[in-house]
Amino acid sequence: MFFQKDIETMPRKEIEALQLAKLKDTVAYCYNNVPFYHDRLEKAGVGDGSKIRQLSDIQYIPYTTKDDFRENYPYGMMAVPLKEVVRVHASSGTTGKPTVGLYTKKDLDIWSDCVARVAVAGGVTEDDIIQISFGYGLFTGALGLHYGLEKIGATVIPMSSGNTEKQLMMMRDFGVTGLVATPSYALYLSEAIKEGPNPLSDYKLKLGILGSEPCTPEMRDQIEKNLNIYVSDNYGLTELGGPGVSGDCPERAGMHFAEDHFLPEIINPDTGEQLGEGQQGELIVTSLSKYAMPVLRYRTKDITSLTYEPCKCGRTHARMSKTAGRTDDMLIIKGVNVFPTQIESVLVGTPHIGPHYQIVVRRVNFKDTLEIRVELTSAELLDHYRELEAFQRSLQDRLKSVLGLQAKVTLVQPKSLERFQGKAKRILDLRNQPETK
Ligand code: DLL
Repeated sequence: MFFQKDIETMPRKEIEALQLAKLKDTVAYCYNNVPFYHDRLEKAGVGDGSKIRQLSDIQYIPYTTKDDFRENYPYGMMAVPLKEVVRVHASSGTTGKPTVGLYTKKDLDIWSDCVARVAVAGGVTEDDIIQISFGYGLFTGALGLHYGLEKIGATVIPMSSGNTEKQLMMMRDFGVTGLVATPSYALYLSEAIKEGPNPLSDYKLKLGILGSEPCTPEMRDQIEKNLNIYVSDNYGLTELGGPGVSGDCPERAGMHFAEDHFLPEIINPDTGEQLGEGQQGELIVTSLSKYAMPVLRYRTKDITSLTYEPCKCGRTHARMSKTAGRTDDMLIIKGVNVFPTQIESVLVGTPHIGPHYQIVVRRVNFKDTLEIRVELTSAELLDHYRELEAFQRSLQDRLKSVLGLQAKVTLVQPKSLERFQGKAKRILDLRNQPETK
């Protein structure tokens, strides 16, 4: 099923021709309407983009970073008169000023098309009743999905996050067929159903449209099993407007970009060198149809790879692999790079332990140490010391072969690790704290 079949299955050559024309227009638009870009483009010798001849000329355009957004907070990246802006969103950055997203009416229209595409690709139809359990507010997730789903004609329940009992009651009473949430929250709700008085058969759920944080295939399988649903993943970020940038199709062999609206590239995050198809690196995205706040070569910090092979589903737009994580979530321990997703892929689905974990990094005697706290599914094992020890050792061995690094596994009581209603925070980095043990 497609939402905009002609566009989503456009021949590759036509996509690229469209992107080139839109890239030139976007550069000129930024040059003429945003003083920040005018200066950057002028200094780089790109000017208004009229010298751009081919898509690869994008390499001459300077990158835009999160710091640029912060320094130009709140309206400095705006390309239209304020009266044309009809919506403001912002990211929930933990430090400093949030990054802002601004939208004209046309931006909202295109955004909801992009979201409708990923939702339809994920199996949503006008017959579905979808509960949005992302937090409503400045976060782009809830309102982004809301308008995209309404565009399809699905019935939307704007539940927001929190209040688990009520979440479950609404799902049962309204016959909710689809859940929109972070993978962590979907997992949380699945546990609440398991522990609650109503069996899963009281729910009509069949789809999960999940996104906003990394989710390994192992975690996805776990959520699908717990809720007896089909899960699709979708990706986006505030700086590019929010969700709808890319999403899974039924093949689940990479998330299709909305390539008529976004131009992706991959670079080596350390050297800036451009990388080819299939090579893993940092995702860079240029918006091609944003009016209130266009973005040139945004450094997403997300580590992924791209493929341009046409997909079995019929879509021709580039696909990005599931992200390994963000460069700023990558831990460097004793010189080894570790992403939480690598740890997750080892842990999730292993018997005796639940899908919740916490990664603790400390500095002991000037050396970094890695501890992984994992929850047991039953406290019984805690009474069987020898079995427990053997299990712990086998987990440590598996982690070592995947990470190339010795990690200490601590098995903790069921239900003792924190649960998340939005994006999960799994890393506890104590290296800058005086404590050494
Ligand atoms: O999380 C937008 C969004 C909302 C996407 C709802 C999908 C669904 P931000 O809060 O600005 O925006 O966070 C963006 O979250 O750079 C990634 O690191 C991460 N991220 C988002 N989606 C995925 C995903 C929204 N599907 C940051 N897989 C991005 C992995 C994701 N990481």
